[in-house]
Amino acid sequence: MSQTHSDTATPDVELGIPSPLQAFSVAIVGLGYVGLPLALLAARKGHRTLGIDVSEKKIASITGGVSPFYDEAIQKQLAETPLEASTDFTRLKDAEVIVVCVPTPVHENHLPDLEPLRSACAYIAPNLRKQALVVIESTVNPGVCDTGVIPTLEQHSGMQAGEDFMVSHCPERVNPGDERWNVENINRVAGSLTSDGLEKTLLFYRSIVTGEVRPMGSLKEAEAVKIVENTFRDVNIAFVNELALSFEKLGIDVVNVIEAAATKPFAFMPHFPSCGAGGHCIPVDPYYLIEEGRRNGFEHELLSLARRINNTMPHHTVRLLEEALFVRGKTIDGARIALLGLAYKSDIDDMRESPSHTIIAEIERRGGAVVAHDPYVLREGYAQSLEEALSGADAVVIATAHRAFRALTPEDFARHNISIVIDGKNCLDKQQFLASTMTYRGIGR
Ligand code: SAJ
Repeated sequence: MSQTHSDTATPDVELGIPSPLQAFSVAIVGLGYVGLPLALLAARKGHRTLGIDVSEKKIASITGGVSPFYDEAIQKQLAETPLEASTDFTRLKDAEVIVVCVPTPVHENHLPDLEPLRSACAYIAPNLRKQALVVIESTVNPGVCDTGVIPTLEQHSGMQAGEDFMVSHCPERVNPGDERWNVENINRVAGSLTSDGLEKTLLFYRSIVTGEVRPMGSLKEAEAVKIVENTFRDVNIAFVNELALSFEKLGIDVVNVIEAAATKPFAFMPHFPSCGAGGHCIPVDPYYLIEEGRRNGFEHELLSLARRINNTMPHHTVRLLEEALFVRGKTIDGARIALLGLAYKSDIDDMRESPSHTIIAEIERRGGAVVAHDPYVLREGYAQSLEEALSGADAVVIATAHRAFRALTPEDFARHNISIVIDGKNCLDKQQFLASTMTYRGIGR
């Protein structure tokens, strides 16, 4: 649906004349990787949009036209489309549509931590206007909207969901760093407590999204879609990680095998082994379904096993390091290790659940000293340059496939008398390193 339309033209889908945008007053609660792109999109599409966040620092950054996290596209949009943003939840009183995009992490014991979502709902509820639509985009397991969100909104508003206000779930599908798929063109799914809530949700999302917006039969169905998407990915990553562990012993390059299997034009979706699966989605979402299953008397054995396999990969990476050092008469104890990459995936600055954290802890537990460097995470405590990290190191572990690391050659390490590289993301030119005097270990190759 375009932003402008001819006042005289009557909307006619067959002729492709867009129907006039029904401009809503929209509030996006939570201005992170999910909420900020969505707020900018809604504003760009002509809705009266307000961004809300609890962080004064984040609001100051956004109202100053600076993205609070690294994202070139977001930075450009912020510069072009200033976004009204505030920490004042009372301003929600004007909002017809309130979209909640707060994190849904897990506790140390992997149990879902719904506190950010609960507190957001508690802040929203007293400011809910009659007939407002509340959309939860945060990833949750089936049942959270019915048993957590709605009771919290009702308790703190004194109103009744489905009667006085509407509740829907439209799970986020943001893919940080993806240059092709973005918040505007990614297909969406939406479920709602009531049919009028679903209708309004579809109207809003179809006014900003160019992809399909698929209606689901219930809140639970919509919640299940996102969990299934990410659990599917976690299981497939575990599959190739187990192959990697096996093929290392068989002397087979698992990456070559996976790439060859992917030449089959149907019924195969390639995933690749690595030092671990990080991020705020893949290593988190399966636990939501595992726990919900347990609460309802079902044990997700496959999902639990996949999590266990993926959680071993950082430790396996350290074992490869230990073996490589041993071959050269060294041990991790007393060694200085350069760890390249802190972000959970390439060319972004997000470190959440990054396998790097586990690798660092494991090396230090074994008496090694780690100097970490990430060009997207130039914080105090980390090497500010690659050279600083490599200087004096006994070995290198690559934990993120940043563009800058993929181009590294044996000479880049030999210059620092480094003779061991553990390629945790299989992102280096393996043959070049095997042809050198260095000890090269990849994951599964
Ligand atoms: N990873 C592997 N092997 C793979 C793919 C990923 O080890 O074959 C690792 C990555 O290195 C990273 C972690 O898994 O540490 C997660 O990677 P990811 O590519 O899945 O990136 P995310 O966490 O940003 O996942 C998002 C998800 N999108 C949403 O939740 C909306 C996920 O559903 C997408 O499938 C994924 O992006 C994507 O396809 O890029």
